[in-house]
Formats: sequence, C-alpha cells, structure tokens
Amino acid sequence: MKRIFSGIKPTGHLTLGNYLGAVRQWVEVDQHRADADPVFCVVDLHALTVEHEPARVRRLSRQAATLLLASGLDPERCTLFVQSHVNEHTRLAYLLECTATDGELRRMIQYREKTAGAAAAGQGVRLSLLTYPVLMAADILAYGAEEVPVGEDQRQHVELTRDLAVRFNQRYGHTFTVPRAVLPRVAARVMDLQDPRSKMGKSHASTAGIVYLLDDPATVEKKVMRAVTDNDGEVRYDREAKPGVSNLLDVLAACTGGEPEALAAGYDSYGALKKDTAAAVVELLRPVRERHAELVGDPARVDAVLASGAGRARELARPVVDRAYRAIGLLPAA
Ligand code: AQP
Repeated sequence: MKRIFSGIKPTGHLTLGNYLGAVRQWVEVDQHRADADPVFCVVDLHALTVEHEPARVRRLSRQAATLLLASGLDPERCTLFVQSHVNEHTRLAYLLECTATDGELRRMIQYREKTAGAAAAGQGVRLSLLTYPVLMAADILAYGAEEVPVGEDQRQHVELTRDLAVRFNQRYGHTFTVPRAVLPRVAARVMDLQDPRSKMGKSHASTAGIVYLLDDPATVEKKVMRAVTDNDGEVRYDREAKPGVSNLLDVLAACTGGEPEALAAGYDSYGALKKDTAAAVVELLRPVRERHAELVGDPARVDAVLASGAGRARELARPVVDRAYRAIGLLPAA
C-alpha cells in the first residue's frame, strides 16, 4: 500500500487555490485508489508561525476539517486528523532539525516572502517561520509517505523533505521513505484575481481577488467578473505575458476538465470568459457549500472523525519515529 500524506494549515478560510491545487486531488483521486492509504491533516502547528489569534486558529482548524469533509473526504477511505493531536510530528521535527542546515532553510521561498511581509507589517519574525519546513518534513516522513499531493508553492518544501530523508538515511541507515510531490495537471498555482502575478493565498489581507470555498455565488461572480486582465483584448494562454487571462483559463480548465490553450480558442472577449469561469466556479463549489452547511450543525460528528483519525495516525507514525530515535543514537526508554 502506498502511503499518501498532505495537509492544510488554518491560517485563513480555505480558497479556490487550496481546493484546485490540493484538496480536489485528495477527494477525487487519492482516497479512491485501491493501492493507496491516504492520510490528511489540518496542520495547526504551522499556523502558529505567523501572528495569530488563539481563538481564530481554533475556529479555523475546525472549519478546515469541516470543509475537508464537506469537500468529500470520507473517513472510511482516508485518515483525517489535526496535527497537534499527534505528538510524533514534533518529536520527529527535532531530529530533522539536527539533519537540516540553517542555509537550506533560509533559501526557502515562502520563508523569504513571509519574512518580507512580517517586516513590512512591523512584526517580528518567529523562529518557527524558519524551521516549519522541517516540521512539514516530519509530517510527511513520520507516515512513510511516498506521494505528497500539493500545489506548486509547496514543491520546494517537498524537495527539502526528500533531501532530509536521503541525508538521514545515508548517515544513520535506512529509516525513511523518500517522498515525491504530486501536482495537479492544471491549476497547480491559482493566482490572485486582483494581482495575477501573486499566488491566491488564504492569509492575504486584501480579499477582493481571493475566492473562498464558502463565498456565496453572487460574491464568487463579482470577484471573477472583476478579475484583472489586460488591455489587448486577446484571449490567449500565456502565463508570462497574460497572467490574468491565463489564470482564468486555468481555473476554467480545472473546473471543466478542458485544456487552457484549447479553451482560449473558444473566446473572443474577456467578458464571456469571465462569465463562464464564474459559472463554472459557482457550480464547482455549490455542493461543498451545501454539505458544509449540514456538517457545521453537527460539530460532534467532526470531532469524532478527528479523534478516530488521530488514533490511527498515532499508530502509523509511532513506529517510524521510534525507529528514527534509535537510528540517530538515542537510548531507548526502558
Ligand atoms: N494558490 C494556490 N494554487 C494552488 N494550490 C495552492 N495551495 C495553496 N495555495 C494555492 C495548496 O493548498 C494546499 C494547502 O496549502 P497550505 O494550507 O499548506 O498553505 P500554503 O501553501 O502556504 O497556501 P495558502 O493557502 O496561501 O496559505 P498562506 O496564505 O497562509 O500561506 C497546499 O498543497 C498548497 O500547495
């Protein structure tokens, strides 16, 4: 059985980017594979790496879990839990901090972007912002994951995870499975509708260009119809020269199963492209919103799923992490 692992961090409301880049693959593909055992996690510890409000993180953690179930994750087909409920993640992270170097962590793009953001906001940079890719490596390696379905922005962190696994195995003997990132065919990097050269990010302050999974249809429509494009009026797929139009084509392709280049040929105005994209996104998100409305009234059900998921996750991760403790030279507890 191939183990699959991926996570989502409760730093904001889940976005269309999270859905198309990761969650949809978990729901539609990963949990249905006969050869795979998928493990999905709300990585709440990662949400503490930036300024946060405790009650909000708690609320968003529950909301993220509820939305994952509403999106179609089935606890009979996958393991769903909250990272902080399973100690093995932080236990392993320290060993991996003893494997990673300061230089490789400072090269992480997300660290550099988020450090710049914190500095601009006059906030201090938490040490955990530098080290969290190591915690992410622990999240993945603790489960012996072979595949990590993620959006493009997480590719570099999965590469780091691979490097750490290989290095640890070379130094201390084979301990970890070396994982690989699995990206969706289209929409691996959904861009902000108002700033199509920046990724659509759930924690961004300006929300006009972000479609949230829980946005109502009128809001989705308004955001898509106001998406920034360009002035030449030509519908053509070219992410470099025409990032706004290409982003809409990517989203439309992801929603309809088409190819962005081929779809472009069917449009001669931005208005028509926006109208169809808005309609496709509304239809894509409709069942998620409806199931969320049902589930939100039954928090005990969500808690039960998370409790049983954490139990299974502990059973899976404990032997791997124990093996790493022995391999690195720590005396086993009597
Ligand atoms: N814009 C995006 N397009 C495609 N995939 C995306 N993902 C995130 N944004 C996009 C993918 O969603 C999964 C969960 O992301 P995360 O919770 O780990 O956070 P992130 O990658 O840092 O992205 P966010 O949502 O923008 O959060 P903030 O604003 O807090 O940084 C991942 O697989 C990610 O690749």
